[in-house]
Amino acid sequence: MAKKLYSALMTAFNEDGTMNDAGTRAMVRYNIDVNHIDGLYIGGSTGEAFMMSVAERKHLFKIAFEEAGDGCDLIAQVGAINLTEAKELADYAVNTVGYKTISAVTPFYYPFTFDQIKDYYDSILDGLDTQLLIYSLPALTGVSLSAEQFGKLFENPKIIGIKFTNADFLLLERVRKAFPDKLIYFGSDEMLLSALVLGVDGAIGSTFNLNAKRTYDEIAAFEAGDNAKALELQHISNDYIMDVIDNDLYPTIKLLFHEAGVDAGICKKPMNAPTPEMKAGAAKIYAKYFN
Ligand code: NGF
Repeated sequence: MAKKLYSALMTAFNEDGTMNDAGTRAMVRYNIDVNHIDGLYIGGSTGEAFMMSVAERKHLFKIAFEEAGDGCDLIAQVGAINLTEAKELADYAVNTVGYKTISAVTPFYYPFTFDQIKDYYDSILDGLDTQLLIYSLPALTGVSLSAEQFGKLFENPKIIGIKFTNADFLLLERVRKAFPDKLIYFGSDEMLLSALVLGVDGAIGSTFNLNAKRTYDEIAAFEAGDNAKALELQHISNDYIMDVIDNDLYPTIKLLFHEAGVDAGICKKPMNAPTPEMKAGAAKIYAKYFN
């Protein structure tokens, strides 16, 4: 099966913190029309979903779905530590809007037990005709799951895989070997090549919003057995990713969209608003990697 690349969709905001629908729609279009992306991951970390209200998250699901049509795969990230809200979001995404696949971050902040985490996933899925990717992101959630624990979550047949944002390559290898039929989408863009070696099914990430072509070329080189070329492309991508992180990750990806002619709005507070220095930095990054 061909490996898939998903951009983690950004949500465009106005200066007053309200949603900028035109900007979000334009980023969906850019991903489909310019990046020819396989799919979009909507309402995740990159989408700033954890700073949005339930009503805003629902609205995001609706406009992204409308704009994308059947142009690419879509995954709605519904996770929240308020399980009632996560269930409401899942029901809305699947039954009102029509998403076929959802994802949910592991419940965070409180030190939940594994049984509580399993109950969270089973509760989200209860009564819903859908499939779900576990969103595992230990660095931000503080929740690390073992291969055995992933196996227990997979006992729910609606759970089809993992969005694996984690640099633990031994765990990735163990999970890959133990669950060859489950999907694993890698989520640390700067380590993609190492994850490809371990057999991931693709990647979901923020930096692909602008850097999709180079990443598709890297995957093609890897699949053709040209590891030297794949590594050369990963080196360039990582120079780009490090420059973006140094300039402030999410605001800079939006500024790069601006450079590409897409009015992507700005980030929501407490994320930074773009300063003149950040704008100048983004212009340099765009000229260096995308011209
Ligand atoms: O932004 C983060 C935070 N991770 C993303 C991605 O895994 C998140 C990753 O692309 C995502 O897909 C989502 O939920 O929206 C990084 O931004 C990238 O590798 C640069 O470090 O961990």
